[in-house]
Amino acid sequence: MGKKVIQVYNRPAGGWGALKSVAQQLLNQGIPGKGARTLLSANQPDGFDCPGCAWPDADHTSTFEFCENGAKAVAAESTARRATPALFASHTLTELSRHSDHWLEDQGRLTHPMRYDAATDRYVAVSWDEAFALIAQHLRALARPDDAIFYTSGRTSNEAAFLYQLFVREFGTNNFPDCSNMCHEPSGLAMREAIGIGKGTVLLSDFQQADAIFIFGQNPGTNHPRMLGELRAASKRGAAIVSFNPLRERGLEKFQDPQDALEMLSGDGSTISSDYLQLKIGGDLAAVKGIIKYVLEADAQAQQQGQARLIDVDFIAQHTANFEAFADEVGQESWDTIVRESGLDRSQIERTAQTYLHARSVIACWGMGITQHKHSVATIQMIVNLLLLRGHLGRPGAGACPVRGHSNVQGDRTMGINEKPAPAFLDRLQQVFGFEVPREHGYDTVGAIEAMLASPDKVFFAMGGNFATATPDTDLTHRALRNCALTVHVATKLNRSHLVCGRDALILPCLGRTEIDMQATGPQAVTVEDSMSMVHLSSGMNVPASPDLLSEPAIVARMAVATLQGRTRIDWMGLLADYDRIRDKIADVFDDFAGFNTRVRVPGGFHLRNSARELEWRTASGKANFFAHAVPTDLPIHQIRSAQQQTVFNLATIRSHDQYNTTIYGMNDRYRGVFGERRVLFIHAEDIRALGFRAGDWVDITSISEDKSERSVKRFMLVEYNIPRGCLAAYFPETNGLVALSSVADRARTPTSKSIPVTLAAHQA
Ligand SMILES: Nc1nc2c(c(=O)[nH]1)N[C@H]1C(S)=C(S)[C@@H](COP(=O)(O)OP(=O)(O)OC[C@H]3O[C@@H](n4cnc5c(=O)[nH]c(N)nc54)[C@H](O)[C@@H]3O)O[C@H]1N2
Ligand SMILES: Nc1nc2c(c(=O)[nH]1)N[C@H]1C(S)=C(S)[C@@H](COP(=O)(O)OP(=O)(O)OC[C@H]3O[C@@H](n4cnc5c(=O)[nH]c(N)nc54)[C@H](O)[C@@H]3O)O[C@H]1N2
Ligand SMILES: [Mo]
Repeated sequence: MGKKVIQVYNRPAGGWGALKSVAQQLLNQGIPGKGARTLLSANQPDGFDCPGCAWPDADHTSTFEFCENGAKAVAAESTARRATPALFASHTLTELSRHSDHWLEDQGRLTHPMRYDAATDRYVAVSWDEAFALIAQHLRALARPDDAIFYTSGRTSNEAAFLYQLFVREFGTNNFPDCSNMCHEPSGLAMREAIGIGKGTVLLSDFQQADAIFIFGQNPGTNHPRMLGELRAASKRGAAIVSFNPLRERGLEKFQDPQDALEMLSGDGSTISSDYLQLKIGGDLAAVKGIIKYVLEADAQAQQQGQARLIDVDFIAQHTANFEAFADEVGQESWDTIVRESGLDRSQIERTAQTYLHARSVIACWGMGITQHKHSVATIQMIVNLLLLRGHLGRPGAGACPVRGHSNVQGDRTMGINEKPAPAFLDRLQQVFGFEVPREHGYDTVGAIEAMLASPDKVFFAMGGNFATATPDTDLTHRALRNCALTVHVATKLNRSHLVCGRDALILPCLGRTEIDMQATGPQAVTVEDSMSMVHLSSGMNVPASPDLLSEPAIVARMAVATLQGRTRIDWMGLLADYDRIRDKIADVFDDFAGFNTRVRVPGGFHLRNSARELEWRTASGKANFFAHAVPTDLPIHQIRSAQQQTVFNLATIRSHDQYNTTIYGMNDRYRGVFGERRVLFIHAEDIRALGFRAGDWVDITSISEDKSERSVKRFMLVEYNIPRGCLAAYFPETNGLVALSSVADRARTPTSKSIPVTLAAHQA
């Protein structure tokens, strides 16, 4: 492990540092030659969809687009290392559990189905038939189907997701917790109520036409590096880019495009943000409401003076509901509250309002800095209000852009991975397949943990992901998983969730995106849907990491046959033999997928219809709805601050540059100037001084939840950072133990991992 260094990073994001980092990663994984070839097939029309993130590609037909973190994701999957039965033979579960998450994934690709043997405390190799028989035996022994829980992480293809939900519903439950529950759940909920569809309304081409792009709570330099290409082009043609982020993020300031030879040689990079608003953690609702308040006040003045209106009166009249009540409520919110709760000066808010007013078309993007708060749904509706005010929906260069995380998380939801499925979808499923579908809502992620804690002997099945580590309240979650009769994980690599297991446990190794998926009729392609509703094919070209891997659709089909036996209405093995048949069934269930097999074979794929983009409002009112929301002044952070003597900080848990969610690639966070250490706490210099500490000191962090219970994580190094006073940031998942299970977003129930009230104390060994 490298030396620990903290230094200021003042070069642009991207650039030579990015190229060097990829070369290093390929070397680490032992795949320089093959790795480079694999990388060149990412996001090509006949290649595979990059498993890195959900940001779309220019029509999926462009020449190779360089992306450092996409390259790392691909390299991690095509690693030369293997976690074979020999690894499990030489380590008990207890021994494996002592290793770090980084070490576990670093053992390489899983090669055999493994079953936990409690007598020897070891995972031992089993045949696939034995594995499916064990699952079937457990599932059939349950008192009711609702005692089984089926998690999904967002890399699962449309075909696998469709089969998976079909099996689970034929089995008889809607228990579909999924990674969305911890991610963009509030975006879907807020937007469905406001504009009648839970997905972003923009396309990549809109970024070429926008006059202003507002970016809330998102760090594209690390998490969606290809987005920097769009932002750089927009900035070069003079579009305003306004970042709302408590932390100064290098990728939002400057970017050096590794594909631009001149820029690489000049070393300077392009400016990304024209304005950077360092608001307080959780201050976005107040900031956006402030912009709206300014616009409404300026509009009233213009109207009085007989000048042109500043809001789009025609759009509001024709397309929206509830504007008057909304505007009245905004009028009642005081500037004092807005300024205090946003942490911004009134002049900053007014300047941004001017930027908004001068733009003919505005795009609003947002990420986890918005969705992982108690008031996330209200904040997103406030962002949508801002767009509605001047008709920034359904026209070129404008719209809402929630930037999704996992490469197919949006597609999985489209395919029916949803614990609260719409009745119309269930009716259709029943009609197409002829079995009685379960109607009762199932568990979301937090609900699943609560249910596993409340009653023992459940079956927990995970299609990918790392449930034990990605979820909040680590100790409780681990207890919940250990309470199960059986835990099953479909995975490419070993992770913590495989070690925190039920009395019976299985690890089922599957093919990755980059690998050839051979079925009875030949090699198969799968499809995915990106963050802008583009659906396209993905075909792997690497020889599978082991001959004993199954594809995810194969695992579902064989589990279904073993479990449902004679009572199924579905020809599982027939569907599996040719994924075109699965796509035909998808087209039977979803009208938007009519002609699926033909349309998806056009290079670049096709765009799923977005009703809001076409100004069709599928809401209760039949219009786009303005929603009034007071600036929250009674959040847990407010309550706990007023009840505590000690200084209470608001902590956001974020990603470093060298991780993919729970997968840790390395110990550096280049753009934030952190090298060789992950247990760091970003804090304002004055706060360090006020606490009587010095930068580099080690502290313990204690969170205080609404129920007053305390949770601690130990030994984090204080790193002076450009962040507002009272705000802190540290990496997830090391800090997940601080998030109380009960601390969730209103209605969406997303864990509030971006606003954790905490106190600090000198580290005690
Ligand atoms: N390389 C890489 N790529 C990824 C991932 C990865 O881990 N690694 N994860 C994937 C997934 S699943 C997702 S969901 C996305 C996540 O991508 P992002 O949404 O970018 O996720 P985060 O790093 O959690 O945090 C985003 C930003 O929110 C800011 N922030 C924190 N609190 C607040 C707040 O209250 N207000 C505002 N305005 N900002 C705030 C933080 O400073 C940070 O810059 O990326 C996807 N892509
Ligand atoms: N504190 C805090 N917690 C968070 C967040 C946060 O910002 N702060 N972010 C949340 C967010 S946005 C998300 S999306 C969740 C992520 O939660 P998850 O999706 O559950 O976690 P990942 O780390 O993405 O899953 C990694 C594992 O996926 C498996 N895998 C990789 N590729 C494949 C594949 O092709 N097929 C299969 N079957 N398995 C594969 C590998 O075994 C790997 O170990 O975490 C959430 N947790
Ligand atoms: Mo995510």
